[in-house]
Amino acid sequence: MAKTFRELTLTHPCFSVGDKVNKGRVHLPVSPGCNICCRFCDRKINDVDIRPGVASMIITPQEAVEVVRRAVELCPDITVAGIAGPGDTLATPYALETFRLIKQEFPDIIKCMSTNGLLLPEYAQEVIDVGIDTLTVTVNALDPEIQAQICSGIVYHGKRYEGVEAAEILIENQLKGIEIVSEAGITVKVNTVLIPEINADHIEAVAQTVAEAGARIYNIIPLIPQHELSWCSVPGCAVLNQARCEAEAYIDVFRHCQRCRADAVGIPGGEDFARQIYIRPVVQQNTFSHG
Ligand code: CLF
Ligand code: SF4
Repeated sequence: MAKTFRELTLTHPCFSVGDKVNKGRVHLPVSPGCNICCRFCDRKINDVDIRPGVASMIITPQEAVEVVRRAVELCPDITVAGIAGPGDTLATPYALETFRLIKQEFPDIIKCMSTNGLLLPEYAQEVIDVGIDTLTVTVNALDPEIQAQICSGIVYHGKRYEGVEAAEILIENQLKGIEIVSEAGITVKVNTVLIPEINADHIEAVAQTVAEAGARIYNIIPLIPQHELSWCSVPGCAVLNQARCEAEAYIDVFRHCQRCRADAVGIPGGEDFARQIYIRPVVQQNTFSHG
């Protein structure tokens, strides 16, 4: 039985409303590939960038089990095993396979998965059956014209789609997926990357619609301008705060996002134990992709 939203607000570092919860997560970088092309995404295998979409290495589902074991030894405050990339968790089978193994070995740890939602309707039943407790879907726009400015194309069932056509498929699947999964009792968070020049006036509409589809909590992540969106600006505090206030009329808002790497380990914003597990980060660079 998936944990209730109330339980999660006290035990999951990314599902708290109001005060920060001092619990940790271990990210398992088992998902190498992606099936969409976000214009701000710059996936990398390296030891230096501190942001989503980056990991020091890709590990196997079997290795992930050992990583969880070592992580909870090093940081007993870890309550969550999360998979957030560096690519999409449903583009390859490894994330669901990993969660199956984790469920057997660590029945009490919260299983948290993050996806772009393209394949969510067709994998929803597997997501439910494997016992995912919390699912994040990144929804950057619900207007296909706006989404096409953020995502250049998708590969769906072996075919490439571009622009508005790609956006329509992506948006439809994201909303359908959120509906199915939340109806099954899984707590759904929606992440939106806030891009001042593109979707800042659209946040309220996204918040309202995803809440109606069943999402329970909303996380607005400020863009780090890079890749094809390097011409965009970093949202300032006023823009971010306004977006959060607009969204809050429809849905609870999470405010403590740290824009984690795909292999982060520990309490978000606190000591990162990843170097003791994945052998790495020594230098920090302030860049970012999704969430
Ligand atoms: Fe990881 Fe994401 Fe789960 Fe959290 S992160 S998969 S929901 S356990 Fe959290 Fe990190 Fe922000 Fe993500 S602070 S980037 S929202
Ligand atoms: Fe894929 Fe995430 Fe990068 Fe978008 S941000 S292209 S969903 S890995």
